[in-house]
Amino acid sequence: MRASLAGDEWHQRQHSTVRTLLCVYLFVRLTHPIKENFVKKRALITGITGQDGSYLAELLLSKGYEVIGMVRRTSTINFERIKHIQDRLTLVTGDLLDEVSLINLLREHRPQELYNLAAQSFVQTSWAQPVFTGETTALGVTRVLDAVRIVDPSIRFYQASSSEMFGKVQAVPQIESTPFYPRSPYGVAKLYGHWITVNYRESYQLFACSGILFNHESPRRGLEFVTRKIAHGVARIKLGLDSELRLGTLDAQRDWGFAGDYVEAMWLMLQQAQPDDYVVATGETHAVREFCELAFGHVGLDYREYVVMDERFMRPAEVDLLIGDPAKARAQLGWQPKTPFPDLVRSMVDADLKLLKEQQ
Ligand code: NAP
Ligand code: F7E
Repeated sequence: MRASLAGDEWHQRQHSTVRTLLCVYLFVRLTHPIKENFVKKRALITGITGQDGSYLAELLLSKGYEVIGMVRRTSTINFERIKHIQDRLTLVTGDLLDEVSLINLLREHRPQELYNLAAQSFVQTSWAQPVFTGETTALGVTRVLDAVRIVDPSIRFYQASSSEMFGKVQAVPQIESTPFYPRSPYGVAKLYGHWITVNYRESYQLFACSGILFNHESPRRGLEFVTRKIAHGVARIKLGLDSELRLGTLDAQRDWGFAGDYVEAMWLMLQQAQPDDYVVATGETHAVREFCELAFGHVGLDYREYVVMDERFMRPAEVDLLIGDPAKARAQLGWQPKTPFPDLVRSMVDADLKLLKEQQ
């Protein structure tokens, strides 16, 4: 009898200890929610040394990701855009032209998300180097997708598609279902990249998304693109380093947004329940002339006194007008652009003034 009472007491104590431990555990869980599986998410970015790659890397780091950046071998290091975060990145060598390098990278680093931003991205160069543009910007996408299929089909894949695919536009504004009519070897290559992404999604059930992004700019934009060329040119003229700015057509119209806003849409696409394709744009369009007017006006100058039309910057086939409707991205991703056009122009001119003054 006594032995049985002692046994009951022992069991009660055990229960009470278990209850206490359970309460402590629940308290800790409620006050300190577990961060996504305790394990850092890992993302691979191709094209991390480019404009978008640098902004996307910043965004993913801020979200706690481990970021692997693929860089191609060059004779001179070109980490200018990522040097401020370089110690937080894992940089690995690979090339879109070399499928084995892509397979090995995926095998070694096992990312859960892959952002394919690498490309020969300058439209004008695509006429001078159409085959190279096709190899990189078109077939490069198949190489990456195939590497995903072979190594780990559960990897979520983002393809950097482009409004250049709309080219000679068939409808205004452009949405996901607007027919494509590319006007440059670059646009044609991007269209291949878009459809091979859709095809691998449908053939192999990959989580593959194509982001149809309209022009997006920033102080980190390459100097050959028209917005940065104008911003830099304005700063040079203002500082007395140049007396003119030579451009091609001033009539072309583009839907220009801020690159920092657009990388957020890339990330959002890969967080959805289902893979899909999205137009990412501001819904506004402006002529190159307007960009000039605002940029020169910002430093108290009249663009008409400095801009010189130069045949060398005219294209064999032009895309006259682009304007995107980001309604689907807004409704399904909750994404919207945050940077108004005049702010973008002014920030680019200010950044170039600062840069040039520091170099003086
Ligand atoms: P970007 O500044 O020109 O950067 C391109 C990146 O691709 C660079 O890191 C470049 O490396 C890399 N790359 C080129 N060829 C490669 C190869 N064979 N193997 C590996 N890497 C290679 O372009 P971005 O403006 O950031 O644009 C990012 C992506 O979005 C591109 O695919 C572009 O076509 C597309 N896109 C851009 C816009 C836009 O308005 N910015 C709009 C729509 C779509 P290096 O530094 O070594 O040259
Ligand atoms: O040209 C005109 C030019 O080179 C814009 C890439 O990121 O966005 C970009 O392609 C417009 C064109 O960009 C000059 O003819 C006039 O009409 O800055 P751009 P882009 O060709 O629109 C798309 C979405 C991408 O995907 C591409 O990767 O400006 N323009 N004068 C000039 N353009 C340049 N570059 N230089 C001039 O002197």
